[in-house]
Order: sequence, then structure tokens, then C-alpha cells
Amino acid sequence: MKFRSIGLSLRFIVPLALVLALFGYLVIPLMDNFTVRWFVRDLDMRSQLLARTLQDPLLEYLPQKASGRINQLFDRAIQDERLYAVAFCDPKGVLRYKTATYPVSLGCWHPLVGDPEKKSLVRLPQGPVHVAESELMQDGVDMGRLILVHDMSFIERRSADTKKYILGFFALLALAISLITVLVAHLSWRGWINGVKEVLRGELMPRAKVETPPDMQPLAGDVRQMLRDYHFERQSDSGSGTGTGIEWTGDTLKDLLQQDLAGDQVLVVSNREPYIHEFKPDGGIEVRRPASGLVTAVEAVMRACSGTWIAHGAGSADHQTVDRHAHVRVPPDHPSYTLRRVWLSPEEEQGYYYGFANEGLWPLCHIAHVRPVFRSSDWDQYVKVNQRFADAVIAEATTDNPVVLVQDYHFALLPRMVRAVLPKATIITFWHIPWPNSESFGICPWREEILDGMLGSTILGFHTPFHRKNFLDTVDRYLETRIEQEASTISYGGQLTQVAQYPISIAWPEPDPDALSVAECRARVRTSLGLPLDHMIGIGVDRLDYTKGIIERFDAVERLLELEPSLIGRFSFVQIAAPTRTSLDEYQNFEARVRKLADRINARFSVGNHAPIILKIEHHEQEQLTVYFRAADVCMVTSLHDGMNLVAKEFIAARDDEKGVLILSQFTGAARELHEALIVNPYHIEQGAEALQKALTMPPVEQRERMRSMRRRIKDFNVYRWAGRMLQDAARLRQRDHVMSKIDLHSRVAARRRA
Ligand code: GDG
Repeated sequence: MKFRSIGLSLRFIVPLALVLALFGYLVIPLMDNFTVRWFVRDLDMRSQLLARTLQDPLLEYLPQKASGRINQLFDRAIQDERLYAVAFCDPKGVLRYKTATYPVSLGCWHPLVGDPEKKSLVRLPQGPVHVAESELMQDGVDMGRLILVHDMSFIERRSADTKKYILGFFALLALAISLITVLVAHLSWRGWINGVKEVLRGELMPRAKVETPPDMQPLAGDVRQMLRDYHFERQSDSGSGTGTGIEWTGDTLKDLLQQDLAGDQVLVVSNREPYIHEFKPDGGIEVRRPASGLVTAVEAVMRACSGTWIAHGAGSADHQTVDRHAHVRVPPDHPSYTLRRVWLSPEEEQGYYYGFANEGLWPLCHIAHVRPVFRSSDWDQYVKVNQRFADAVIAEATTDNPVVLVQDYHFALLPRMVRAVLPKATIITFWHIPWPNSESFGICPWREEILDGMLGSTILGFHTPFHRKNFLDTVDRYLETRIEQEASTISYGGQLTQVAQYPISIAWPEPDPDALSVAECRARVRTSLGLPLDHMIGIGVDRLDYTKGIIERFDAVERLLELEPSLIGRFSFVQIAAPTRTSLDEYQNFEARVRKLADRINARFSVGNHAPIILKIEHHEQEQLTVYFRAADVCMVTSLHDGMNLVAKEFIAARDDEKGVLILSQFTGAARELHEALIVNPYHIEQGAEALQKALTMPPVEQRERMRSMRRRIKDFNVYRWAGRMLQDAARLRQRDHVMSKIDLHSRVAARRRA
């Protein structure tokens, strides 16, 4: 403690002492110079005065040639300790009279030519002297010159003394300032520490009345926020009982399902199915994986728990590949769970999916400046389809208390509908997109119905604490509920919903000995694009959605080439854009804008066949995406708003060479975890261009440092952990309900016996 406080004091004192020493070093020669000048001026005046005093007797004695009297006069004059010698020269310049002390080497001394003041400093072997001459005139006749020599050594002595005083003064000043600074710093330090302690006390004991001093307020705000984040992280970790030490894999998840949810049925509900069967032009059938973050994540869970996944059968050959219960076992190569397809009519799909979900809720929850559209007819279909899926869940349930995992904004009403028939079910609803602030959400004409539907869930999950808090605020504003902020629970209609954050992630890839090396991927991608092997490549992978910031990304590429023309013809940005919701006007317009912008930039900056933007609007297989990720020098994720964004994490997972740079929008959930990415505001085009330039010139050591740290985090915080934490929380709540119903049963039996 003592050492730390000495260290703290030294931190103030050392720079202060250095600055003062430097100041002293510069000031002392200056002061020296001033002192000398000052004394010289003094001696000049003195010499003139003396000359005038000696002039009259001398002019009297000179014609008499009274050398004895003259010498006497001179000797008397030099009784003065400072006047060292006096001499007289006749008009011809012959030295006639002088005191014994007069330095012979001076002779008939003349001031330097051009010295108007006729005075000078002369350094003699016996020390420095000041010499001044004065012309003697009588009735306009030149009688000769009087030369007065003053001793200057006393000035050197005084100058040395002055130096000592100045140094002493600065030392004292340094000491005084240091002491005051250290004292003030220690007092402030103690004040801050006490302030932080107060803030902590206020946070931990909400009832303790704590006033934050005004100068502490900015710091207090930050401390409170950090504390809350930490609290919630801990809460969700300790709630799951695992801490952060556990390594989450598919097997861990399987073990968890077998131990904590032994024999319990797991049902997943999502709009998008994980496998789509499509007819090929030749009449054959092929299976496709959709481009969806949700599917990527939940698929990993289903493989581990082998339950039933209920989803909309949207593929052209889906009907042909299911049994009479609309079931098909998937994945097709080694089936491990059941896919139950729900069939929707075109009107249902239009109203529920395209209309209410994607023209209403999607823009409502994403702040991307696209106006939500709410039509009553869409809402009716949304209610109807939610009921149809709820019926499918109820039909698939083989027990009265299944674990139901409801995915996303397509099914806001379903939890309440399932709960109505299966009150003991554990319903976990995960909202994959952001939750806006209460005011923004308030524009939805059916806001109360949506919130009511969602609160049919046992657990409600969001990606970030921010979305979770927005949800609590929204419920607080529009429904009559009891909210426990500390425990993050909502009590509504006699039922409790736990609201928590579970940041989603990806399945960490298993090492694959057959996988192409990074060098092979780099060569393959460049060759297939007709680019030289040393061509630099940026990559973007998204659904072709207006929330993903593709326009802003292209703008940043264009700005980069304006700022750094040496990159023209040496850098290309490959944008993979999987078509999505193509029947909606908003998406068609967006695609047209993206294409037009790419064409314009390419027309401006293409060199031969090397276009700066390579736009691939088509679906790609996951393996192809990995090759692109591995081949790229930089990956750009510039979403205007995104719940999490899995592409950022997939890029990191693909880079086992620990190279490549991630540029990441600050408006993604992922930005809360991936601090080592180059974080940008996608609306700030200049910043995006600068980040690209930084990424393309980043030294490999720095790339490795950043990549290594992000890889470690994603490996730990993978999708199994995401699902595991949710399922463990579910198991804990089920266990509590189980105990409560046993207690209830015992007390009822006891009451009956008593009766
Ligand atoms: C929602 C939330 C949240 C893309 N193109 C192709 C393809 N993809 C894959 C990517 C990635 C997934 O799609 C996209 O996931 P994102 O997370 O980036 O975004 P959304 O689809 O909007 O997902 C989002 C997510 O849900 C999970 O909760 O992170 O915030 O909006 O896996 O690789 N996959 C294939 N071909 C493509 O052309 N196979």
C-alpha cells in the first residue's frame, strides 16, 4: 500500500521536477546575461562620473606637468575598491601618466571601432575588467584622454551567487508545488475511492440512500453500468451453475440434456426449416441449407438433443420428402432429429411472413430507417399462423410438460397459445433480432397483444443486456405487470417470466485434416475470380437485407480508393449476398440500389478485368463461404443494426492461421464481445474507409494478436454454451416447479387426512 502511494506520488513529482529543472536550465544563462549587462551599465555611469570629477584637477595639473600631483590624484582615485587603475594619454596617443596597477597590455586603449558607448569588457590574465575612456577638452582644444579601468571580478562573484539563489529558489518552488500537488492528488484520490465505494454500496443495497457528488457523476454512471453488466453476466452464469470454466461442446450439451432434462421432450419452433428440399430442373430432388443465422445456431442444438423441429415447409419438393405426419429425419446424411413441416397457403405466407413479420416487425425492431408497414389483414394471418404452429407443437408433444424452444419474431403470440393448452410446458422464446426502445415499439398497433403473447414464455432471451432492458421498459410501459429489475423477472397474470440475455454464437469448427489450407484457399479464390495471386481481397457475406449496411460498405470501398489510389487494381471487395424476401418491394429496390452502386464504383475504378466490387447475388454453400473467409485479407460486417451477427464469428472461426482483420459495426450484438475487431460506425463512410486502409496495412503480428484473442473467446462462448445456459436455466425452473408441486401435493394430502 505504502509502495503504491510512493509510486503514485512519484508519478506527480518526477515530471514536475523535470519540467522545473529544464526551466532552470534555460533561465539561468538568461539571468546571467541580464546581470552582466546591468552591472556594465552601472560601471559606464560610474566611469563618466569619475571622469568628470578627475577632469578639473587634471586639466589644472597638466599644463604644469605636475606629475607628482597627477599620480597622487590617480592613486587617491583608485582607493575606491572597484576602480582598479587610471591612466592618461596625450593627444598623440602616448601614455603619460598611470597608476602602478594599470595593465601595460592595455596601452593607450581605444574602444572598439563602432562601439558608440566607447566602453568595453576586457579579459586580462588577472581577471575581467571594464575599460572606459573619456576625452579631455579645454576651450575646444583636445587635451588627451582619461582611461578608467574597473575591476569586474566582483560581478562574476555576484553572478555565481545569483545562480546559487536561483537554483535554490527553483528547488524550493519544485518542493512546494510537488507537496501541494501530491497532497491534492491524494485527497482527490481518496475522494474518488470513497465515491466509487458509495456507488457500489448504492448498487448493492438499493435501499441505501446514496448521493453522488457532481464531479463523480460521469464516473459513477460508468461504474454502475459496468456493475450491472457484470451482475447480469454472473447471474446468468451462476444461474446455470457452470461458471465460465466449463468447456462447451456438443457432448456437454448432450450430457446436460440427459442429466438435467432426462427424458424430457425438446421441441423447436421456427419459421425457417433447417433443410429445404427443392426440385432440380431435371426433376430430381436436392437438399439446400438456408442462409440464416438462426438455423446455423439452432441446428447445432438439435443435433445434440435429437428432438423435433417444427418449421414451415417452403421447398418445392418438401411435400414429396415427408411421411404422412409431415415428418422427415434430418440431417439427410446422418439423421439425428425429426423435422416436422407445417404447410402454409400462399395467403397465409404472404400475410404472416412477408407482411406482418417482415414488413412490420423486422423494420420495427431494427433501427435502419425503413418504415414498418402494419396491415390488419397481415395481422389476422399472423394470429392464424401462430395458432397453426401452436397446434403443431401441441400435436407433437408426447408429454404435458415438453421443453419448447420458440425462435424469433415470427412467433410472438405462440408462447401464450401453447401455454393455454400445456400449462406445465417450459417455453423458452429466443428473440434473434434487436428489441427497440419502448417508444419505437409503441407504434405497433398490436403492441399489447404481442407483449402478452411473449409473456406466455417461461424464459425470454435476447442477445444483449441492452435489448433485454428495452424489453423490460416496454412491458413496464404498456402492460400492468410487476417487474423485478434485480432478478429480471416479470410477473403477469399470475405467471412468472424470466428475461435474460444469452448471446448467440456458432459451433466451433472441428479440425479437418482434409480442409484446404489458407494458402490453397487464397489461390483458389483469386484464380476463380481471375485475379493475380497477390491481389488483396475483402469479403462480405450477408443476406441481401437493407439492415446489413451493404450500401455503406461499398461507399467505404469507394472512399478508400479515392484516398489511396495505389490500391486501384490491387484490391477488390467480394460481396456475397444471398437473396432473401425477394417478393417484397423494399428488398427488390434494395437489390437494384446495391447493383447500381456496384456498377458505378466499378465503372470508376476498374483496371482491365480487375473490378473493385465483385458482387455475387446468389446462394453459396457453407463450405464455399469458409473458403472465401480463409482467402480474404479483411472481412467487413457493417450492419446498421443487428441482433448479434454470426458472419463476424464465422470469419474468426475460419482463420486458424490467425491472420485477417475483422471490421465490425458498433451496432451489432457481436461488437459487445469482439473488442479486438476494428469497430466502426457504418454510417461514417470516412471511418469505414480508414478502417479498411488500416486493415490492409496491419502488420501480421497485430493481426495475430487480435485474431488470437477473438478466437479464444468465440471458442469458449460457442453456440453450445448459448443453448446450454438456456436449457440449464430451464432445467432449474423445472426443478423448482417440480419441488413446488410436490409440496403442494403433500399439503393437499395432509389437509385431506386432517379433514
Ligand atoms: C438473425 C439476426 C443473429 C449468409 N449467406 C449465405 C449463408 N449465410 C449465413 C451466414 C450466417 C447466416 O447466414 C447469417 O447470420 P447473421 O447472424 O449474420 O444474420 P441473420 O440471418 O439476419 O440472423 C442476427 C442471427 O439471427 C442469429 O441469432 O445473429 O442478428 O438478424 O450463418 O454464414 N449461408 C449459406 N449460403 C449463403 O449464401 N449457406
